[in-house]
Amino acid sequence: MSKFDTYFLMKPADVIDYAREKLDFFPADAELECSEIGDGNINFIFRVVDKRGGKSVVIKQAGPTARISDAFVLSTDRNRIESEILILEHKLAPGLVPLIYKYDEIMSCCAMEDLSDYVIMRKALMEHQTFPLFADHITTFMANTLLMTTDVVMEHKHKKDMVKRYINPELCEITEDLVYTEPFNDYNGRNNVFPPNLEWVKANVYSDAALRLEAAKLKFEFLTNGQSLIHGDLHTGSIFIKPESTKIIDPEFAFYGPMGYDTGNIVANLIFAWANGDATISDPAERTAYCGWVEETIVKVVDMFNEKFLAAWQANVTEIFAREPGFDRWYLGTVMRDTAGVAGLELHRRILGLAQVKDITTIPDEAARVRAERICLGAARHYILNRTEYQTGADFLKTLKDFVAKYPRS
Ligand code: SR1
Ligand code: MG
Repeated sequence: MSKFDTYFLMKPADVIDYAREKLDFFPADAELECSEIGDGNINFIFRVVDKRGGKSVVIKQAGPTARISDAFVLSTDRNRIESEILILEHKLAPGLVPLIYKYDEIMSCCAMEDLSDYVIMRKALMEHQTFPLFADHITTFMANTLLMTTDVVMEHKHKKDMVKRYINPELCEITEDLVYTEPFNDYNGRNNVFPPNLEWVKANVYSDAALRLEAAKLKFEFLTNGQSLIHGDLHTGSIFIKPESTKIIDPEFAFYGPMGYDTGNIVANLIFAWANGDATISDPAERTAYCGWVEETIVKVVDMFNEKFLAAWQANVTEIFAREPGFDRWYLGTVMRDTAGVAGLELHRRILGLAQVKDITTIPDEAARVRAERICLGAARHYILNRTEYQTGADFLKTLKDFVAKYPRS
């Protein structure tokens, strides 16, 4: 008999017992210390350290509701999905995800590599640090994990088994509501609009029927296009980084959906980093250097993804019709279209919706935040409405620059 034979939500002292009993990781004489280190919206994350030997591990446990609010009742099976996906991603994109040491079905928790020598990318970006290798790393991760799990590469019956295995209805519902629906008219009354922008949002977002129609089309793309095994929440808070290395974490929203959901999230969250730098760095030379790096990174992310995707297609395609001349570029064009659409959605939802981003909410100067939000929302609308026109990184950057010009610094 063990206290871990039945599920319960662990406290740090329980996690120490758990590590001793269930993990073959620490020596018998280890002096274990544990703290809860999570600040995300959904789960509980513990770090266990052996004060004597220095080894450490992270244990992540899923609760029956989301940490941000009990209104979100969620299956704890999401921890299985997360653990299995990290193991799969490690095979498809070696070195770009943390190692999983154990998944425990009863306790709905997993033990994984401690990445305490890394920082959460959003935090580092808000300190205006730059990461010259990021574009290369994230595009390898996306091209490999996204293309290799499609019908282009996988045997179709095997792919359908994967669709079944990673059906993820509750986490998808969060995305359907928070990303695709609520930002456009506060349908559930849980939007969180910055008061000085409220009238502007009513006039420019909530009253925009053309925008709502396109968001509706994108929502049905998300609901029905089982294209690829996507990460499903690929923002800069789901990335641990240091100059020489990038690790993608938190794939609990993974399911078979449109791959543009991942690529679009990266583009949008780089734009938030840009908006934070533009609004908060007072020295013009420093601002130009930081924002210039983010701009270059947006362009590289799109262009390197396109290049790596086409190269991986040539090397890995198995579907006979995917060899038809021109099919690869047509397919990639649909991914770029979805990338633009999703970038626009993510920009809306993180400014107007329930789950916001600190890049924007911590801008201290009211006028600077109002301007940053309008630049992001203006570009976002353009991405959504004109999404078929986006192919290159320069296309994405041009729209951002156009809206910077529309809202000049006062
Ligand atoms: C109720 S969860 C809110 C958000 O946090 C996660 O990280 C996802 O982005 C989700 O939309
Ligand atoms: Mg997360």
